[in-house]
Amino acid sequence: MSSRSQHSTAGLPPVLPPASECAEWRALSAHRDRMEQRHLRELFDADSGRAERFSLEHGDWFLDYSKNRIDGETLTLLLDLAHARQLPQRMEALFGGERINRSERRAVSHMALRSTPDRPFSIDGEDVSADVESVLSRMSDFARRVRSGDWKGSTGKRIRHVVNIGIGGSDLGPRMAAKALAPYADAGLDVRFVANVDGADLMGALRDLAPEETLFIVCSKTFTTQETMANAMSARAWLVEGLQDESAVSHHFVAVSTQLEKAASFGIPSAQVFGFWDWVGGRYSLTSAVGLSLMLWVGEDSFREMLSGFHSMDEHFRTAPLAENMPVLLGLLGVWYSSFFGCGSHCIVPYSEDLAQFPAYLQQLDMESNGKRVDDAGREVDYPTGPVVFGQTGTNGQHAFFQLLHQGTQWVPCDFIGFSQSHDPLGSHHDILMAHFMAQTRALAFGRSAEELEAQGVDSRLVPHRTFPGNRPSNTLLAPRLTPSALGQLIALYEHRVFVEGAIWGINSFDQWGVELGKSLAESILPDLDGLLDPGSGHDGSTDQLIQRYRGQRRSLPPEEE
Ligand code: G6Q
Repeated sequence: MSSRSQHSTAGLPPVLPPASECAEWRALSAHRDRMEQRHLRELFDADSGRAERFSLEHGDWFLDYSKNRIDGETLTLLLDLAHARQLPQRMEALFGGERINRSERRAVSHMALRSTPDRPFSIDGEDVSADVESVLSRMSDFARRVRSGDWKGSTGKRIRHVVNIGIGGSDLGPRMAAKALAPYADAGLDVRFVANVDGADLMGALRDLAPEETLFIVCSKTFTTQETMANAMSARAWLVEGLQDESAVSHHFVAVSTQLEKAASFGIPSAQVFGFWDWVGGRYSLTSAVGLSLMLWVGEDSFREMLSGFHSMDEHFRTAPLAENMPVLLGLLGVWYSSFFGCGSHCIVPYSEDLAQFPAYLQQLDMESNGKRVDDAGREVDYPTGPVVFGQTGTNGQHAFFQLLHQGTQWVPCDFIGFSQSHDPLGSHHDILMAHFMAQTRALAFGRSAEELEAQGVDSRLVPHRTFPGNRPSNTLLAPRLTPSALGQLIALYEHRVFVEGAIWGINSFDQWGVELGKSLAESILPDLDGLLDPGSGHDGSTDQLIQRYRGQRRSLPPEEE
């Protein structure tokens, strides 16, 4: 038993004074007032080497951050702020396995999941590398057996369909990566993801499946998440009914969880439970056993190649000087826009259909991590923290929300992500795609002035409508090809960017108390939706009214649909 009291801070990194109280923060505020007056056109005109100077390369990724509203002094001041906020010490604490998730008193060591023998990871003084490798090799054995057809369903047929049942961090990562790495899926398996407790999700996924060829992965760190448990129980009932065999469950269900006993009580033999640890946060868990569905889809080699991509970016982040460190620069730019310019949103636009799920994945990674209004000491912060993250693939987004990006009253910093080679070459499609990729960042940055339009003879009444103010910042990330390694590097880049921002803001990027209240209220509402008693006790007037209306409409359904 630990001798530390619940509220002890022993062993935790120190809490700094509020970020806005430091001199470096004030210097940046004053600098922002100057930078607000400057246009990207002018910054590019003044410095022919700007693009090269504000670019950086690591692994597969080339980052051009020259189209940001910064100059050399901005970077110096942002780096000063990083030092004042003890970013290097925070990074050391992160990689040292310290319990930097203060409110849950946990280490944050997802990097241990993709490390190499020369970079052992210790948590509470214990090297976890052997545990990590042991789960990975169990996953690999299992994946090999399923992919080769050696693993059979209860009727002796091989598995052709895999359904991952999980939500949030137990869904978004593997779902996104499975789509991103579809060109590497090579075993003739079909992998699906069910997250929503809306029956349409599970029923839609199972509609054309044969139970004897279907394997379910119940993926839940806690093994108590209501949505996942409801879906898992319904999937179990579907399987047992379809095969008329209760014992079929052990052939068709495996689990991924930190709660081995809970998985066993669901009827999943312990040899089919793939564990992970409380030092892996849900939204940082793709490289743990949570990635099992992905490994089944693309195989062990591609999965391990993705892990090395992650590791390469982890090492870059850990070792590169701050001024040449990709996650650090992106994080500082994020702080610059959110806290100093008050930008409330950040847009992610991958010019790659395979990365279609990436904005949704990043939305959780960023918003659940940095959507916090109090700092590590529980003090309310007096500066904006994490932005609303949204996005969509290019070119689709161009025909949807780009109007606001170009001409709206607010400006939205954007990340453009693209590849020089396509997995699906088709005539000139890829060149067209990438021409748009480059054109959009150019239009955002440089715009189109009234003078240009007038010189072109545009009707003066239309000039205001057709003017693009420009000066709207973006980062461009370009890699040769979306390989498993490039994907791993990209995800790790964003994971560490989120860490950098949280460290500067002094918030805990690794808890998520904001998801609790809604969950417990749903628990108190659920019995009233179905119960015989009139609701009205304990809820507010609006909720009671909605419950009454719901119950009335629910009762009026024809009996067979109830
Ligand atoms: C992520 C969150 C959250 C979590 C889901 C699913 O960081 O913790 O999204 O992943 O709530 O939780 P379980 O894996 O425990 O079912």
